[in-house]
Amino acid sequence: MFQSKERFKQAFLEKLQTLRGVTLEGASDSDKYIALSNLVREYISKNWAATNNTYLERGEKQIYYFSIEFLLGRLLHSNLLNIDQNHVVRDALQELDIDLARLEEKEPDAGLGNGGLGRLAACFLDSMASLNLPGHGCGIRYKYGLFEQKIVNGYQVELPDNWLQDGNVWEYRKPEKSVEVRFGGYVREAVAEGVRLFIHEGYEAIRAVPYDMPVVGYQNKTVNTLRLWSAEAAPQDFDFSSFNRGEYLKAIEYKYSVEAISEILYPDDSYQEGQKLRLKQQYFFVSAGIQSIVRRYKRKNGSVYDFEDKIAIHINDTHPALAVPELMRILMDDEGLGWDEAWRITSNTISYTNHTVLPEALEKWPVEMFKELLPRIYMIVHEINERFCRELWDKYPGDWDRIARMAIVANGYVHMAHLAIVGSDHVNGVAHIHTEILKKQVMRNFYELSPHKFSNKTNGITHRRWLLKANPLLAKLITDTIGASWITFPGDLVRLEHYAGDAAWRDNVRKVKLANKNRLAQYIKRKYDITINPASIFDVHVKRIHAYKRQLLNVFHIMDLYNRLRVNPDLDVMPRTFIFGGKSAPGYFMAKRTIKLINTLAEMVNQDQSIGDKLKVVFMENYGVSLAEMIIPAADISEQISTASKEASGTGNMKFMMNGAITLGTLDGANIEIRNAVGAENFISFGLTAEQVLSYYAHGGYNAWDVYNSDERIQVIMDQLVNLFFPVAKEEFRTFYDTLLHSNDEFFVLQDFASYVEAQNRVSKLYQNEEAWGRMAAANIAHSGQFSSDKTIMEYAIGIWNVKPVVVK
Ligand code: 26Y
Repeated sequence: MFQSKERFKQAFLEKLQTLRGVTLEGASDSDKYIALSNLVREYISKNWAATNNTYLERGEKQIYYFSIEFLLGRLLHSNLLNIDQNHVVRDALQELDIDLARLEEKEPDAGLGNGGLGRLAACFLDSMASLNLPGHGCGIRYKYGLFEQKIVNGYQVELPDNWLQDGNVWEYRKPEKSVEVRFGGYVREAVAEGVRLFIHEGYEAIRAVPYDMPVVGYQNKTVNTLRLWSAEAAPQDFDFSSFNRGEYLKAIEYKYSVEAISEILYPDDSYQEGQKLRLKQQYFFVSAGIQSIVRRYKRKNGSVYDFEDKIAIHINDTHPALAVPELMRILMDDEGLGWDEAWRITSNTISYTNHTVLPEALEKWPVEMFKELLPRIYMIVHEINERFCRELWDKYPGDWDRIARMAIVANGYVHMAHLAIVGSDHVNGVAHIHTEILKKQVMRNFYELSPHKFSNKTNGITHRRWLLKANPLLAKLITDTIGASWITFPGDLVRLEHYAGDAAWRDNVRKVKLANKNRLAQYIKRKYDITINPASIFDVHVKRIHAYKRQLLNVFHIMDLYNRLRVNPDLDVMPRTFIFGGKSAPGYFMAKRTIKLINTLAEMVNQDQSIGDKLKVVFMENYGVSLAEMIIPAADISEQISTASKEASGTGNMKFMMNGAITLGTLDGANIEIRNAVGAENFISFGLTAEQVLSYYAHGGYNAWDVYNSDERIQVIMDQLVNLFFPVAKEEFRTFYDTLLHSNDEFFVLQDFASYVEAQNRVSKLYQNEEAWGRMAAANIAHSGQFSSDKTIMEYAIGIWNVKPVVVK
């Protein structure tokens, strides 16, 4: 691109002038960020056009990944890396006395997701492009991303994330590719030339406008497309000039009610409330996306014949499950196909990933709401259900219970997971144990009916963002040691295993970790004025706050440690810094109180001179992709302590591992596969197994009071929650006492406490043995390649989508 630094500098200065009307002297950091990112954008756009042309000409199968969330984070740096211009640009800017990292910080995070599911979608896009796969994203261009979290007096306060306010250089508005999405109205049946027609009338038409974002492959010429849809009032419904005064105001109101559809990302990631606007969002982007796919397909092929051989549609959880009836609708009502043919195409095109077994997160919509909002779609869902139930009846005659359990429409609700399974040819879980739980428990009846549909695809993360970008020092050390092939073939990281026994190499890894810890310590000092010791163990627990993720268990260990230290300040413990981060759903009372508890404990511990600097606790505000990129490379301990069976996979666990942290984890989700990969000796596990947990749920036998009565440490901790030990209102933390003791501790916090403390003691011992720790860290890095999303995506491509790479020349 910029063959030399000189060329780049010239182009950059010119851009400053033409785009921002400034010279270097007068330019702000924002000016410089915008000039630079526009240069990158222009460069990318050439390959983007070439990619699209290649796809059109070659006519190979395309994959469309539908997701209501894409948690991309910042793009400038990763785009620079992927187009291989990082060094030239960095060095050239340096010669102009500009710090690239500072400009990068001017970019707002694209925070269009809640957590794991949204970030997975972003990693998958990166991997598809990097593997030359013709794979595209389809989602919503939320005006407001996930709320910004502020901590005020220890409590979470939510502020709007107005990420688009200064524009987004990475998006291309494509008004000419807009489509219409219809809500409400009624369906009239008619017969024309002997054919039954369903005519949708009296509906409200919304204009869906696509904004395309380039998805740049790593050092290839592939640039795929992430198409995000924005809702606008259809022009004919919003014509100011023709309105008199009263209607003018109505028109404005109408405009806002339409735009509300793509206004905001729902901030809940585990509890579904049947909000009408959310159902609207789902149909909005699914309908727009499928219409645009069909339109493009027909432009090239003339008809929908062969559709399933050329198109794969993947739905990320059930949020886009309306893809099933929407594709049916288009094939039947617009393309004139009969039911059977439409069904064959639809069910062979769509595949579905499940991401959770929490019953409260499984989507279901009240029939009445569904019908009113989507009358034609409801008819189709109803028909799918009728046919499916008939099939069940033939197979299990008389087994009403089973049929009721499996029905798509039952008890006044549309069950989206059932719709997704029935309408897909492939259904997958996201880690080995998760898939087994789906098959044996949550989706057991469906598995019995169609075992061939089910498979596992263990999650992955893009090593380009989570190692190459987030941890440049470690990336350089790795490349200096084994060469650069790991960037393209992450499995090559395993060659590092050989160096685990090399004391000098381990020392280099240790120095990298220390440098990353120093950087984080400085940030914490600057931002919170808390001094932490870079030589202490950085024990990190960052993820959404949720009872099943058990931040509370971590807190109880800290309280216990603190209690021990208060009795005996000379206690010989390895100094620790506990770092927390994560957002709570705004309406999730327990999660919000957990944040307050962490902050209260932090304040108490950090101020207590008597314990020296043996113990520090920090809650990092507004955890998100960019913060993760700074925190994870600095971690010694990766807390992955969910109640076994509850965490579908986890992906943070993989990021930590790749950056040389040791997992302290339960045998849950992908932790199990991480442990298998690194060896049990390089993983610190504790707690109940999923089998034990599930057996307790099924047969009872757990009594939290028994644990309380038999463990003095727990008595002290539980009592401290309610006896004014903390300088807060007396009832502030009562809720924890009540749910753990009076409601019998659904997530086995008390049950796992002893085992967790014991594991933490092992951590302290191991950390003091520099060689042992260094070997463990090395093993983790060396075996992390198998958790690259490149591997995961290859498995989807071969096992589910049946798509092949298309190399762009
Ligand atoms: C229906 C609505 C309330 C809802 C919205 C978002 C329900 C769920 C979600 C998001 C779920 C999610 O992020 N699940 C996580 O997916 C990751 C990627 O597969 C897993 O690694 C992680 O274990 C799982 O909790």
